[in-house]
Amino acid sequence: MIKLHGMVLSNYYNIVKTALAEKGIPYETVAARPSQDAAYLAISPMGKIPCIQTEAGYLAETHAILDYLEEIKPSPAMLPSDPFARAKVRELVQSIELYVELVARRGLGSLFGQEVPASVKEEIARDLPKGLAAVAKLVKFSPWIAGDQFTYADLFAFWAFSLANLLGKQNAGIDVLAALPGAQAWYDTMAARDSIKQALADQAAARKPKA
Ligand SMILES: N[C@@H](CCC(=O)N[C@@H](CS)C(=O)NCC(=O)O)C(=O)O
Repeated sequence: MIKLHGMVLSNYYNIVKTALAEKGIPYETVAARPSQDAAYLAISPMGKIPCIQTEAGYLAETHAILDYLEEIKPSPAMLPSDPFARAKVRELVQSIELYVELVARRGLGSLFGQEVPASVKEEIARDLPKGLAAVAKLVKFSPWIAGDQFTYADLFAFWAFSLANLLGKQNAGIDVLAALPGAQAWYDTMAARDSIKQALADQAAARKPKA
C-alpha cells in the first residue's frame, strides 16, 4: 500500500492526500517534517514534503506523484483525455504554482509570527497581482477551475489558494480569491467535498492544543 510522508499543515501534502482520496487509492500516512537529514534526503532529495513510498520505491515532487497516481489508477480521471485540454490543465496548475503560490510563499514567515522584511512584502505586492492576472485568464469555474471536468487543477488550486490567500492578505493586503471572479463560490464547493473536508478536519485536529 502507498505510504504518504508529510504533515497535515502542508498544502502540497494535502494536494496529494486529497488526490489519493478522490481516486480511491488506499494509503497510509507517515508523519514527516521537511528535513535535511541524510535519512530523509535519501527518500526526498530536496528534503521536502510530501513524498510517497511505493512498492517500486520512493517518489517526491507533487507533480510527479500526481502523474504517477493517474498512471496507476486512471479512473476516475483527474486529467482530460484530449491532449490540448490536458495541456491546458497543466498550464493552469503551473501558472498557479509559479506565479501565485510561490510568490505568496516568499512571505511564509508571517504564518509563524516572524517579521517578513519590507522588501519581501513589496515584492509580493508587485508580483502577486501580475500572477493573479495571468491565472484569471486561464480559470473557468464552469463549474470546475479548468472547465466541465473535475481535475487535479481543482485540488492543486484549492490548497495553493488557501495558503496564498492567507499570505497575500498578511503581507500585501491582497485577497487572492477576490482577485479571481467566481473563485469564492468554487472554493466553497471544493471545501464541501469529502476529500477536502477530511483533510481540513485533520488540519484542525493537528492545530488543537494537546490537553
Ligand atoms: N516542489 C515541491 C514543493 C513541496 C514543498 O515546498 N513542500 C514544503 C511544505 S508545504 C516543504 O517541504 N518545505 C520545506 C523546504 O522547502 O525545505 C513539490 O512539488 O512537492
